[in-house]
Amino acid sequence: MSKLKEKLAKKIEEHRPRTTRLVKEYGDVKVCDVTISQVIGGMRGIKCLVTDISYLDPYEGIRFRGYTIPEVMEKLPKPAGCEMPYVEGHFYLLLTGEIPTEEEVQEVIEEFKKRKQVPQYVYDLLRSMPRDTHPMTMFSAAVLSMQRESKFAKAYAEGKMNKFNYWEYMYEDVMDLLAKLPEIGAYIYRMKYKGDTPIPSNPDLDFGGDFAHMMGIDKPYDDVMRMYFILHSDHESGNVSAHTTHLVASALSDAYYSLSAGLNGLAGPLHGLANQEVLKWIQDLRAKYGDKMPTKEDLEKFCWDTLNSGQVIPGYGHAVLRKTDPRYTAQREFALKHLPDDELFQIVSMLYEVVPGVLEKHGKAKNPWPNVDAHSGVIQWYYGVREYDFYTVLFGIGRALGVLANITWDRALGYPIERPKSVTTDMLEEIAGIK
Ligand code: FCX
Repeated sequence: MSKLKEKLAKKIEEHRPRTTRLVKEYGDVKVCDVTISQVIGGMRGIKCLVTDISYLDPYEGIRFRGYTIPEVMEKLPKPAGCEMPYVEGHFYLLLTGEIPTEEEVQEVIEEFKKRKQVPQYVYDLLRSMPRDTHPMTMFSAAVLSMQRESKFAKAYAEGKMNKFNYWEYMYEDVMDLLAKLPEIGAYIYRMKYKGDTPIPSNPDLDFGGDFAHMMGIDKPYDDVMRMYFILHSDHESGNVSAHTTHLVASALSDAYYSLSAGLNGLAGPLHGLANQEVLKWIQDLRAKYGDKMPTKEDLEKFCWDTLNSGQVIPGYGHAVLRKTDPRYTAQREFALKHLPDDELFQIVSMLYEVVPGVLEKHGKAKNPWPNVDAHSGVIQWYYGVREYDFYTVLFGIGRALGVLANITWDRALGYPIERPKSVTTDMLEEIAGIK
């Protein structure tokens, strides 16, 4: 058993009595009330999920296992000469709640190395799809196609599992799957956009470094991707990708089924696709003003045109956050250091000064501040990834870290199949006293 799995087993043993006690002794204690607007309005704000992997404070933003983004970036071990931490170390943190040592990170790197070979049929599948298929569809299909490899599904079918060891098989699937995602993503990119010239993996590189290598992009793109994958890894449990993955896994579907489902949710324009939409929107703006750098007044007008045509301003607003997303801030700091004079970055910076005021005047969005997607695309564009429909795949690789850590713990703590109750409109009218 790997040291990571051993550590996890110990953590799980320590944690289980807490969950059991809460349910047994305090199961009837009320957590929150539910209003009609929450029932109709996408369950916003209802506290009905539990995860220890990350927590999203509306004003502070995300904490991974209790650590803020600057703390994670500072504390996690980094490859020699690099600015950003190992993605493998971040995954260790998400799974165990502990900052790993360099040695512990190296062990995860070795684990991934053993598991990274992508089956040939995945390439065959990707090659058989029309080339203009959205890369997110390709990515999700590739993940789903590997379901036949699931050790969890096999053990379940053979009757080898019980509630206490579900997590061990889930863990194996999660590690197998995560190790392959960088190669699948980069393969889709090189096949679709770079004249079908895939670059083989370099076994000596870490998750972020190998991804940059397979994309064919020089330093510091490896650091860009380490940062990107870490920032996008998790955003507590209620967002569409995390919640979908958790929901599907609650039926004891394996990690392949569950992640593929989560990715399909991430593909929506109100969720992960927003980073593609932001770039498209900024390109439309650039096209409108030709070679001239738009002024703040131009930007303001463009925002109003977008809103008046019934569209949302992509990259702004959030269901939970009520302040600038610290994932935006982290990327802004990187851009200030590495691409301060880039024209797109300057437009993004100007938008930061303009959009919140416009959204406040508009009076609908509860949060006028930027989210992670307002910035991600600009950095990708600068380093040459200009095929913006690919951006959600990058988000998907990062998000896999969090949602897969989550479903490992879901099985460890024996969470049951998810099954909220629905009511009819008639019933709501009765509850409201109008019927
Ligand atoms: N531009 C215009 N209108 C906006 C808006 C924006 N950026 N954000 C919210 N609104 C509108 C909503 O459309 C809604 O209008 P309605 O009453 O006519 O339906 C109203 O303001 C209230 O919405 P609010 O409660 O503030 O936000 P929701 O929780 O409903 O939605 C998202 C949250 C993120 C979906 C919303 O802010 C949005 O559409 N933003 C733009 C897309 C985006 O950036 N998505 C990425 C989010 C995230 F970071 C991620 O998951 O990747």
